[in-house]
Amino acid sequence: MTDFIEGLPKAELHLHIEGTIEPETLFRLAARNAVDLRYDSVESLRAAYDFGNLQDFLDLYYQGMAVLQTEEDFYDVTWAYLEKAHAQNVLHAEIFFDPQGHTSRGVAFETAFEGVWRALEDGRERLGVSSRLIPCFLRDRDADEAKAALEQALHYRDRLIAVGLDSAERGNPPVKFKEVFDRARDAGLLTVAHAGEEGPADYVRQALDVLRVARVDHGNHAADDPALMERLARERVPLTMCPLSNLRLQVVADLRNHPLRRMLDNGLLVTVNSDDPAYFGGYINENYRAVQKALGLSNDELARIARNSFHAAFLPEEEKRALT
Ligand code: ES4
Ligand code: ZN
Repeated sequence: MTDFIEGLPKAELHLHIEGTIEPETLFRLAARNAVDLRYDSVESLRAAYDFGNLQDFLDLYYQGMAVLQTEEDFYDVTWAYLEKAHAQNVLHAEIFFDPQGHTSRGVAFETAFEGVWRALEDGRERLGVSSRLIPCFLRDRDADEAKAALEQALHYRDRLIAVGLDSAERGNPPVKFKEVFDRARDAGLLTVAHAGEEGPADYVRQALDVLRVARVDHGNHAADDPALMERLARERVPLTMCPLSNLRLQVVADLRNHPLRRMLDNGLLVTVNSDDPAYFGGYINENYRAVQKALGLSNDELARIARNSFHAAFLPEEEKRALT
């Protein structure tokens, strides 16, 4: 079974590059940049990865990304992820980054962007890993700040495929970002949004109706609403689910109750992804393995999920065919 999962060609569609900094790398970059970490060892940092909810995680995630200071840092972290993805038979990756997480602490948009981009180019050339880049707005900060971040991002319009929405969900509904997303779509970008991770089914509906998303990130709580489930199936809206993330952030108490099973059975276009693998205990294959075991997925079902990931990718059909 492990071999079957490893052998499946996969696309990764929900991956925060700032969530791929392994503790050892975090310490190495902290030393290189003289950043004070508040933890005295890799072990004590790892021990702190015991989250009660999304906010507990985000507090550490924003602290952790402070080690990213130079273009080289962004390059190194992105390159390390691409090598890992390549080793797990990921043929295509759509990568989130959080510009406001960097600009708010004095690191230029350009520094983050160019470092990540250069690694993506090398990943294409040296590993054959296809990729796209998706800046996300932080929904727990105000909409004007997101608007400013979008204007910066639009300088790089040709090297972006979509914009996204992430960070603390509850109390920050999609509708808060209607204008920003309208402007992004007017500029020709696709849109995605985290919705229904901790927030209710109604946030998933808003993401579809107000933000016009082409995919929903997570979408767990859509399972609470039968009419919405039916719509997601009918409209073939892809969901980028992240099982180990959900477990570690206590979005689900037990993977045996993960909504992916019911969604798959109801014909929804679900995919499996790794979210913030350095924090949640596994990359894409570990996520596939965890749901396979908990939900008893057959090889046919695993292959369907992997096929879904290419179907849901923001790539022209001929590029998809060339990949698979
Ligand atoms: C995130 Cl798991 C998750 N949820 C929402 N926002 C995020 N940013 C990085 N990881
Ligand atoms: Zn996420």
